Amino acid sequence: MGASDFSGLPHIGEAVKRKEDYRFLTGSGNYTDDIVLANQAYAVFVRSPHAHAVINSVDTAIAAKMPGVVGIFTGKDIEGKMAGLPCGWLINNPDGTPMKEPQHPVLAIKKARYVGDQVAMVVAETQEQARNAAEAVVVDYGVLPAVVSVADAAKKASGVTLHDEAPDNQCYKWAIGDKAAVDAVFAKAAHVTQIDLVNNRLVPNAIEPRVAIGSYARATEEYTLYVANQNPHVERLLMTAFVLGLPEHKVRVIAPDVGGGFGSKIFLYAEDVCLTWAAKQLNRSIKWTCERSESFLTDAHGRDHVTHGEMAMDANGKFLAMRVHTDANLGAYLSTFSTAVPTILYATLLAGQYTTPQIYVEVDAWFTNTAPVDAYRGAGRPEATYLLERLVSRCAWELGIGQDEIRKRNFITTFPYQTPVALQYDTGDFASCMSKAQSLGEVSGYAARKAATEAKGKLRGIGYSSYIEACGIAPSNIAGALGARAGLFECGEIRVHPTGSVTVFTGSHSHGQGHETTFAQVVAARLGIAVDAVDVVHGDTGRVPFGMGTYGSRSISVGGAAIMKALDKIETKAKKIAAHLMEASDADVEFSNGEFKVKGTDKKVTFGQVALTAYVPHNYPLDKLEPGLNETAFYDPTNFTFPGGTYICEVEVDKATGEVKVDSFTAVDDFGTIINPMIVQGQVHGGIAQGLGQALMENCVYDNQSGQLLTGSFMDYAMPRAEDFPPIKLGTVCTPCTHNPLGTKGCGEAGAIGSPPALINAVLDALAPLGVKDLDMPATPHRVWEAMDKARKLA
Ligand code: MCN
Repeated sequence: MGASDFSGLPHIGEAVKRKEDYRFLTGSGNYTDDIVLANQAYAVFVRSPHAHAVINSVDTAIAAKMPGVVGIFTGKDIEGKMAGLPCGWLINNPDGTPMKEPQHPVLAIKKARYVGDQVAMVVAETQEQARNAAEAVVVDYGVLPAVVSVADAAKKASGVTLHDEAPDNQCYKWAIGDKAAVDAVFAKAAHVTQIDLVNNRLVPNAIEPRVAIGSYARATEEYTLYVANQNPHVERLLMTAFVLGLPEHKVRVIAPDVGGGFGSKIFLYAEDVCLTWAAKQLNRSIKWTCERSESFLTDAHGRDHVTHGEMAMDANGKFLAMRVHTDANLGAYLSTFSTAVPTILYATLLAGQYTTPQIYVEVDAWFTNTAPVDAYRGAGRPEATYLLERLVSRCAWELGIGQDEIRKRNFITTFPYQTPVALQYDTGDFASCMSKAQSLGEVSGYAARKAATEAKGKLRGIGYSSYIEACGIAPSNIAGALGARAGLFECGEIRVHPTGSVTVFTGSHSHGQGHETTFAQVVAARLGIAVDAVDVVHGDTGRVPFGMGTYGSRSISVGGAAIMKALDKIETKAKKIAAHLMEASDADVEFSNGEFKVKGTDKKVTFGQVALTAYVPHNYPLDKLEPGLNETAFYDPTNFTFPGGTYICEVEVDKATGEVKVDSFTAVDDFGTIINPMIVQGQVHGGIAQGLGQALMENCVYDNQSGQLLTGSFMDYAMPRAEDFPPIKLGTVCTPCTHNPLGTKGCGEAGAIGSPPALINAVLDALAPLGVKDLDMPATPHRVWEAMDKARKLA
């Protein structure tokens, strides 16, 4: 079935209310912390209060005798019994040598390398007892100097080395593109625009903090890990094959209801391994619930790039070449996907929506005494879009061209389009996204609105951002060639029950995205049954055959496509059963809207009749077909999907205080075929809230000297609230993806990718009359006021 046939089916494009919301809204969800197992004990981790320190000794004698204590484990106790945490993506230096991959012990053994690094695990009968005993563990630290910024990590003079395996603190140097060709274009260009910017570090802040329970059954020698996680099969694979050396079939990982992840729950964390391993040692189930302050310290953070970018243009603002250097902060250790974020997921997106013929990008990645940095909603693509779209608007201002006009002059208009940085876009209509956003955002009335703002004594600005992202992560052959250590396909199983209802088992994991509804819509549309007749099961390695999980806005385009492939097999078998029932040849049977018909006759049977027949032997062609109607399929995409769009932001800036008010925000996206427009709008709203949060107020800051996290609570780390945004205007353009059977492109990250540059461009546009040219995120009143003040002094 082609994408265009599919988009016309009932239930597709329908705003079906989320099936899962009843249990969430009535407080009946089943999150990991709601689970209480028999014989359950509680764990608390002793964490380093220092950013960098030698661990001279860990004395657990007093703690071990405290009330309720069941066991205490330190780095020494696990040494030699398990390997360190693995990194899933290998990056090579330009000379072909591999990146530096230092050991990441599950409990720190000789050194602690960031504030929050886990040093010991205390297990007790109650959480309070575990907490009290953890406070009685005496660790003798030899404090070392720390580095928290890439600039300091790179300085030999700092004298700080985190890992013996990486004496200069550098993990890798990586490059893509033809440097000589790019340099040659720059040497002759009519105009070169340059920019220096910082992509600020973020804390993910899912509503549900991390939580896990390890348990072990002696009788069957089986481990079960309940965990707030986005990819349970991957967690199991990494933990069994790389760290604990356990037989995979003896480990079950269950990720029940999960309260958001935004990427931060796709990694294998040390705590999960400790709990699983210790469950057998103590013969107890052990629960650990992360506190919010622990989350701030230890959840993998996002972004943290320092970048210099340049665009070479002809006199008409046509892009000729782009040159970029980025320093990426990886934190103290390599988190599971961390190495891919500033390389594969970043540099390959730097062509954006434009025909720039030559691009060269260099990335230096550094270890620092900060929490590991990894994927956070968008993962590399927000960093790419922020750089490119800031640079493009600056090109426009320097050449005196409109922000919209310079984009239109450079848009890619023919597809497929091969970029100079590895990707091939299959479809898109960038000009239509731009013009629709301009009309929805009523850009024609901008001049009048600006005059009205100025009459109030304030400044007004408009900012554009035209983004593209690579979603549907990821075609295994492309990912493998780029260093992934596993394929990134997906699996789906369709179990048709005798009564014609269906259970779907998917390797995708829903933790807020509404898969229980949209995947059910896909199956219901295809089989011609009610959406309520379909249940979706996910998040359990004991029930779902296999899965690669949810991230990279992959679920509908890869997980959904696996389901479509399984449905193809169901249809093929069901047609044979229908042919038998109607005494016709298989080739003469057609299926639509839940009915099998013999072509050219009025003979028909329903999907329900066929389902029943599959399980009822007296009327079944047992000599030709196995009973049952149950099929599994794996789908490996042939390409990424490429959602794109244009976002337009208008702001008012208070000249006296520097306060920025978002006055209007318009987003027009191309997600190909849309399964559920209400869910997609929710996804875009959420993404924009996170993107504007980064641009306006969120900032994760460490003290440069001590390496202490200065923004370790919601008192210091500002999260946006509804009152910070105007109603957001949303629109769509549809160019269906050409290579998946649904025609869908991912929507889960778009808002977070497209919005930050739109906001900062708007603020810079507002401040332009004062001579302000630079502003780093977040655009807090203090920063904006400082930028205005500096410009005033220079004027
Ligand atoms: N959808 C659709 N039509 C399309 C595209 C998507 O109806 N053309 C629907 C899908 O069926 C799905 C939802 O929209 O129900 C999101 O689909 P998709 O874009 O495939 O993204 P994923 O389901 O793979 O979700 C991952 C994405 C990512 S990478 C992050 S980060 C993120 C996000 O989703 N984290 C989230 N959205 C989140 N939403 C919540 N509430 N919580 C998170 O942690």
